[in-house]
Amino acid sequence: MTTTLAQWLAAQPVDPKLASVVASMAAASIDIAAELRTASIAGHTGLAGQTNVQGEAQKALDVISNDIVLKHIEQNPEISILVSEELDEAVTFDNGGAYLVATDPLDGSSNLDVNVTVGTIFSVLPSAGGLLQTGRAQLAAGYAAYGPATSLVLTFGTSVAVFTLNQNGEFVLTADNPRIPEASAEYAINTARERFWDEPTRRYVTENVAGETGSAGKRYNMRWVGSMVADIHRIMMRGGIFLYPLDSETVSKGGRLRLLYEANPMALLMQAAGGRSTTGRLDILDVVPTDIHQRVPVILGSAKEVARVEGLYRSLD
Ligand code: AHM
Ligand code: MG
Repeated sequence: MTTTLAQWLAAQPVDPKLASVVASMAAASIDIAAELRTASIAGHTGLAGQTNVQGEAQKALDVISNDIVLKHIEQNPEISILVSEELDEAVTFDNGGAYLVATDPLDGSSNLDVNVTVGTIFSVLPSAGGLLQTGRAQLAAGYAAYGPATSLVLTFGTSVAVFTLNQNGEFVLTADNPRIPEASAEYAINTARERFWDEPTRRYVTENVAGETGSAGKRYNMRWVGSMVADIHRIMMRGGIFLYPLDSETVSKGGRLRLLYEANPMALLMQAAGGRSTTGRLDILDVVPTDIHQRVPVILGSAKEVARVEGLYRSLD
């Protein structure tokens, strides 16, 4: 028997208002998926001609996706604050809503014009906690992966559920409570940045490359899509580790990926599926934000691999 997202949400032991926030993000992702499918026919490709607050060139689809999310959020009176990668400032709605949504409406923009999986990432927090809450305060988190199928992966903090968009435009449950294997032999890192790496990262990758001939004692494989949602979804479904560590080039910014709407939701999803996350020195969920667009080093995935990297940070730092 199939379970639709609406049925699943109604069965969760959470406030229906919180469930409605997740439903709004799911509805936004269905619209974004439709937009992506025909964007190159409609001419919605390339740059939008603007830069976001982080000085990055926005793609037309970044802006369109942000507008879609904004439209869905405005329609839900339970959401009183929106933080988006594409909006310089947080947007507040005078509706008394109890929830804050932080989102990257379309992550992996650099892959947009080459038909690689991209995604929407989101985090739900209590609005009463303000803009700068740690990831531990998250009430829900999720991402949509726009690949050969559109997947929606959700957590309310204790387990993860995976939905697939069917031909009627409805999300149906396709994996309930997937668990990330503790051990894994697959890692994801942008090796073109090797010359900027710190010693723990360098040592970890060197050990993996040595495979069964080195101290790791087993052969590893490397996978890097360069689109966080695609790389994380692979880890969610079969294990592995993703690293975007602090390096000598990103150190002044605090890292590459953003804490509130990229790292925190992924860290909560990983934890809920039995995985782990760290900056190298601290669980990502414990990082106290000082800015809504704050960046952070990101290492997450299979628990034993994350622990191995943490061990290298402890011994080499
Ligand atoms: P974006 O939010 O501007 O799309 O940037 C985030 C992306 C991630 O999806 C991905 O993991 C990373 O940037 C890739 O970085 P790199 O260009 O160094 O491969
Ligand atoms: Mg992003």
